[in-house]
Amino acid sequence: MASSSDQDRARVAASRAAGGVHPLVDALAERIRSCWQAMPDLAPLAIDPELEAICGSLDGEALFIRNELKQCRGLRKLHLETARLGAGLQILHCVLFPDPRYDLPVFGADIVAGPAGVSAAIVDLSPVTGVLPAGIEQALARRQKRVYQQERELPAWGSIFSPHVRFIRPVSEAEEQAFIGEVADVLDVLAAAIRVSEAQPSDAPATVARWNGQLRYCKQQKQNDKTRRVLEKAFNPAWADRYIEELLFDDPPAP
Ligand code: BLA
Repeated sequence: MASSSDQDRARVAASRAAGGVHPLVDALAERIRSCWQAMPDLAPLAIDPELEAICGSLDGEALFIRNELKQCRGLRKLHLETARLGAGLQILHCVLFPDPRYDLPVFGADIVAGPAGVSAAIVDLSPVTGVLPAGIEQALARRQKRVYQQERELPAWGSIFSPHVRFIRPVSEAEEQAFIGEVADVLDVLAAAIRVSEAQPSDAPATVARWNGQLRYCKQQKQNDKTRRVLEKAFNPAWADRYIEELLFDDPPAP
């Protein structure tokens, strides 16, 4: 009988041959889309057609990026990117940016998978004013505690993340499934917080502080050279810069 790691390898190979994405990237993207459906007043958000679906090839390998954008009550932008960027690199990138008038954190999740498997899986609700809102803090502390064999160290720019951040390298399909459950739990915590949160005035000092906090979140994320390097290699430096500044981590408009 084939061992589960043999099965994992066969699963990944089949997906690659089909030119598709790693099964974790696919399954997590599906789960995130289904969580989004529970967000109040979910609505489309315009996206530059040039950025919605990007196809190309690099060293004879298929290259693509798919971007999905939405908005909802409490969140100015919900962004999900799934990509295959050469050298067998597959990426899921998801950030939910709050409307600064609401006392809500930034949701972020990222999966990086290469030919040797998934190297990074991260999820967090990141505070924009030092600490998470009390209700969210309690809900995260109460959530099911999942254990992974390989925890990873955060880079220096990762000071934006909360104490509840999970940054791991999943070593089995069971850990990949656990991570999908973890992301869904975190999104549920955010959805519950959105439902009870009320908008404050645009000029309230707390709103302005949250806007500044979101600017800082974007600034820190832009220090991740690994993202920039991959995009520069797959496309070119000017394109990568525009993509990062305008789509991945655009500065939030003043409230
Ligand atoms: C790491 N991100 C990486 C790596 C690559 C990318 C190649 C290195 C893999 C590794 O360390 O194992 C590439 N990530 C991308 C690209 C995109 C992307 C090209 O999202 C998008 C087009 N990164 C985010 C978000 C988070 C994030 C939202 O975009 C977290 C919420 C985290 N990525 C993150 C972290 C690392 C990483 C913490 C490890 C960085 C390090 O160890 O230096």
